[in-house]
Amino acid sequence: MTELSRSTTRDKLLVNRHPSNPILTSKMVPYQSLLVFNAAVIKHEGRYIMVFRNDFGSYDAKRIDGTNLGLAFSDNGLEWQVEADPCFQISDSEILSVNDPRLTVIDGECYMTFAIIGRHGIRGGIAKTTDFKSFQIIHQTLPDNRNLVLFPERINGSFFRLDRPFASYLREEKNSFDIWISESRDLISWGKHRLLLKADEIPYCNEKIGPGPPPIKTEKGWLHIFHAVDVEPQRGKNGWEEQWYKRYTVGVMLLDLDDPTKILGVSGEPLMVPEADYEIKGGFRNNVIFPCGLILEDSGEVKIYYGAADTVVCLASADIDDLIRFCIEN
Ligand code: BMA
Repeated sequence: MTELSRSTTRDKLLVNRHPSNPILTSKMVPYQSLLVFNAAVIKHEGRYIMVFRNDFGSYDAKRIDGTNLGLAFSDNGLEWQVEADPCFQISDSEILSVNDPRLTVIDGECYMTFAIIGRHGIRGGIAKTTDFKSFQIIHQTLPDNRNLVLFPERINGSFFRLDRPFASYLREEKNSFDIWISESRDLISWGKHRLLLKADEIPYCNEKIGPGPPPIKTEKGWLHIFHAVDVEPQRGKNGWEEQWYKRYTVGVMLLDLDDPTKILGVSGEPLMVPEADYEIKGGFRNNVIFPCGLILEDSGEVKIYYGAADTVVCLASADIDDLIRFCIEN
């Protein structure tokens, strides 16, 4: 057994998958939809708001025709009503589509970050919205970059973000990409880019890592969960897509409250590994857990919203103190 395949499941102890999973499927979407996954979720003004990735196409022809973003609302974070139309219409000819949204409320204002599939590269984007119908894009990173997430408040006067640039020229390991952290005074101009967490420091990863949902604030530090990718060719093709050999697990780290460029702890084992049927069977790309939403409830419950097998949206929960301990003690 290899080191990687041994890395299973603290999640049995720490994380509870909701019995109603998956909580959002393409059947619940009133427009063209084949795969719904990688959903951003916030709790804002008394309700839960979700923006999810919607890929449409044909299962019979094994074909994806396009991607848009859908909008849904919920009173309890579990049962969702999907709006009649997709929510983010783009009128920029450079932008082919956007995907993998994250939502953050900063000083009462809502921001969405996302990956931009552009004619000249993949970029991270930041947009502002008041109604989730119209969005104003205020920043686009250089290519190639994705998984941009914002911290929910200023730290010592600056906004902070995490992202995952993926330039590969001169990289020894072709797809070994890391998490970076940057600062801004206005969310528009960004600088002080620093390497935060290296993929090769994560024992359950032999490829890339990337930021998950926006970090949440705890007494002990900023808690951030991230995805970690490992490839084992002997696992074989896994999903109805032509070629899929990767596995996406979830790790967790704690960053210093006053200086989030300092890592206080990183889990040495994955927090979640694909193992439920909806994560490992019958999906477009099986073996994928891709979290984009994290909510800390007053009770200390942490709701983790994640895309499973790039096919459905799921919910899991954990206790905040357990997650903090998992960063520090593992
Ligand atoms: C990444 C992105 C995600 C996707 C993941 C697993 O590169 O495309 O949207 O969930 O791969 O397929």
